Amino acid sequence: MTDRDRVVVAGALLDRGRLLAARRSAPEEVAGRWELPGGKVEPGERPEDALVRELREELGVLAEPLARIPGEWPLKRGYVLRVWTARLLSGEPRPLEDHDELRWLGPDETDDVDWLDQDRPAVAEAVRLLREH
Ligand code: 9L3
Ligand code: MG
Repeated sequence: MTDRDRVVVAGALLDRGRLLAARRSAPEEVAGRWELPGGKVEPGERPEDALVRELREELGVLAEPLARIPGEWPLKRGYVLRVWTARLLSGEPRPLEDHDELRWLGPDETDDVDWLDQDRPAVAEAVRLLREH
């Protein structure tokens, strides 16, 4: 990543052996594709704080970031995607913002949805972690 890159954080939210997938409703070029929920880090914000904020805003839950999934993946125009595993502390996720459907996927179901290309390596790693537990 260069100094000019901005960071998008996303959460591989794990609960009871399943991974949360969220279907984007906007913008048009990614609507209908599935992602790990998250969003842009604001200037001066710590990435883990941004992740907690985004998961609260988008899903209405309190989540705790656990560990960074190694790697980062380029997005459009100067953004990079960084992903953390996260644990659900309270609330049941609901699609409050930018998503129109959520699904909890077991390790054998994660190929059932059409993930955004940029999310696929982190999803693969999250699935590997799910299978270990
Ligand atoms: N993006 C890709 N994968 C993700 C997330 C959360 C975001 N897991 C891409 C989609 C958008 C951009 O990053 O083009 C900014 O995300 P958002 O703020 O619209 O969620
Ligand atoms: Mg978002």
